[in-house]
Amino acid sequence: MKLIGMLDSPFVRRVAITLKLLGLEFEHQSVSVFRHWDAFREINPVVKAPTLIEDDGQTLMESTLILDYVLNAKKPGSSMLPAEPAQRFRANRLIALSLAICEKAVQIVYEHNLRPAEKLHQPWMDRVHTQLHAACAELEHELESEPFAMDERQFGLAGITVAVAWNFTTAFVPDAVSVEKYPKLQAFSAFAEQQPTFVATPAV
Ligand SMILES: N[C@@H](CCC(=O)N[C@@H](CS)C(=O)NCC(=O)O)C(=O)O
Repeated sequence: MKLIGMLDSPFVRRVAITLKLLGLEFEHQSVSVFRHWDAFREINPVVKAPTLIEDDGQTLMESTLILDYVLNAKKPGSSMLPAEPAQRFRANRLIALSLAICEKAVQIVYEHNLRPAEKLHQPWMDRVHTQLHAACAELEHELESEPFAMDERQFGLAGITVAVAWNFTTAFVPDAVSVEKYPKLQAFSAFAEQQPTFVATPAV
């Protein structure tokens, strides 16, 4: 099994950390969707990271679908996602909010890095920032009401994704979010980044 994509992508990183915490063997190839366009196209013509390559050569995109496949095919019964319906709903809600944060932060990065400055469309950026803050506020509220276990082996997919999303956002679009405004997110992410698997899977 191969995981393709750079660890500065929060989508790639959450898959890599999860595979490691599950104890699964995989080869990670740091191929960039921008700098290694041709090489990436040969692996996956759609050029999306993460891409998983199975041993039979089939490829799969979308971090959530990759994790769904891996959990079902390789680690059925793992505790990465709770089985109990209400707990599962909450875990999926936290994951969805975190993925929204990642998506909005990536849109800000792309708007500033890929688009010429004179073509930056401020109404679109305003909308993206509003969505980013809404997701951060919802997550902060969730962490206030129920914090994660302080052990990376018990974070589950939700904890991994929350931590990775916040780390990515504060590292790559630091002007977009104030860490003081979201103290629970900041504290949890800071703790997570000290855990062995997070340290062994650095974003930069
Ligand atoms: N929803 C996707 C998002 C993946 C994504 O947008 N990845 C970025 C890298 S951070 C990418 O492939 N960008 C290239 C592009 O969209 O053209 C997932 O969860 O895997």
